[in-house]
Amino acid sequence: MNHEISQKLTRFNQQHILEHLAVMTEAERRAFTDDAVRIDLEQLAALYETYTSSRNSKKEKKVFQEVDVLSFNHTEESLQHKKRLYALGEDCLRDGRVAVFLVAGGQGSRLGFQGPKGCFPITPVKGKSLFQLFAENINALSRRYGTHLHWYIMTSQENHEETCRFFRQNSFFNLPQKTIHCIMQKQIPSLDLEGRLIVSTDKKIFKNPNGHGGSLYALHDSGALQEMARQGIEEIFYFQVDNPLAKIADPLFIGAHVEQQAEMSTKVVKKVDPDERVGIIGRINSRLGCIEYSELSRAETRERGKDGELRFKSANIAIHMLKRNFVEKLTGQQDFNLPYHLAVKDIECLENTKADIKSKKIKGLKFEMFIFDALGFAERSVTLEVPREEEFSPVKNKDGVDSPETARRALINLHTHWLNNSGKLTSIPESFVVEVSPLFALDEEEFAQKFNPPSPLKTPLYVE
Ligand code: UD2
Repeated sequence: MNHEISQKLTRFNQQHILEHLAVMTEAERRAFTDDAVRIDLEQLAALYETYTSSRNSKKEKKVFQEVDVLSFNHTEESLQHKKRLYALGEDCLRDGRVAVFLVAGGQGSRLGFQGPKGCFPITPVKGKSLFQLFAENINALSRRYGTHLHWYIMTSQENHEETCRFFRQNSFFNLPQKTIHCIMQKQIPSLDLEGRLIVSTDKKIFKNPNGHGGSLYALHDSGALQEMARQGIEEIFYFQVDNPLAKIADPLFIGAHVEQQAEMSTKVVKKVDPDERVGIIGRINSRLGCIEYSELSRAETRERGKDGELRFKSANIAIHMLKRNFVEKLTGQQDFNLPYHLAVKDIECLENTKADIKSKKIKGLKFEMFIFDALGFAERSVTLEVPREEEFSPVKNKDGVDSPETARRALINLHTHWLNNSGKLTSIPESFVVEVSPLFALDEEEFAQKFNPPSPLKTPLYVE
């Protein structure tokens, strides 16, 4: 063991990890020490210090304010405005100025599914995976706008290989391979409650992915931002893997963001139930950001405006537009990091028994950056309110709320609505199951134009 490393570890009170070297092979030992050298112990010490001081001091009450949202109604003026923005967004797509960025570092474990969450089968009739569904949307958009949309996918150490394999095995879902770019997010070590590094059961320094905020750094570190600049891409459409209803590269959202020359924009849906556990886009001590549901008092979650709607109603659905320049500006600064948030989690680790290998479960601190913290650095921003039933039904839990079942139901409801509004059918039985391929239609208008009802109409119906 290099003397310098051991001195450095001792200086930060982390020398205990060296005791595990006794149960490692030579190769494991080498990999372990190489990793230990690269860890930013100073940063970890500072993060731990923030944790202890926040635990020991009284929490100051932050001041929360709601934000103005852009929404549309059925007045002529509003419809014209919407049309203008939509056309502007379409121009951006046609000109190849927009890239799609999917954040997919998560695993399907909470759904009881082995593997990357994007491989989870979600559509109600064909059981297409989330990745396939998104790929077909991107394919249809590229066709519609006569371009090849570039698709960046952020993976994590945990699922990078498997994600790439899944795309290869599925022939990149008929997208040009050169337009798909998988980039990996970084990891950060977790700490035990005493601020000490943890050794994992596979004899490595235990780390967790650095959060969806890490996606901005992944774009920078992988060279994706430079590549985008070379391709003439100026705007990035960001979304997360767990929402099968995400309207990818929605021209209306792109147009609204570009017209305002915004640096970062957000889509929200209306929160109706005060107890819904969802982040709210708002101002935190005057700064734009996302207010976590646990931060609002009971009274604040129930407060209503003159219109009778909740005051804090703008539920964050984690869909953003980001100006490429803005991401460059943030990530190019030497000493700049989005703040780290901390969560106490159960961690399986190696028990130090010198000669024997045993594992045990401990409480540990995981650090993550959140994408919405970048909102506070944007000089201009648009918050666009969209209909929940059309754009948001996340898959987070195995059952109950926000589960595969509710997401499939939401897809069926949306497509049944398209069938109903096509004017080509008289009545659809309540139990009817329908799935429309994005390659057939991306929206209600396109569906109404193309759809010819089969006779007889049988459930389940797959429209392709
Ligand atoms: C997030 C938001 C919440 C709301 C909701 C909408 C936070 C803390 N809260 O809740 O305000 O907007 O989403 O659905 O974000 N991911 C990575 N790498 C990481 C961590 C996450 O790729 O290191 C991906 C993950 O694959 C998933 C997404 O980010 O698709 C969301 O992460 P989450 O499940 O931790 O966020 P959640 O559901 O607590």
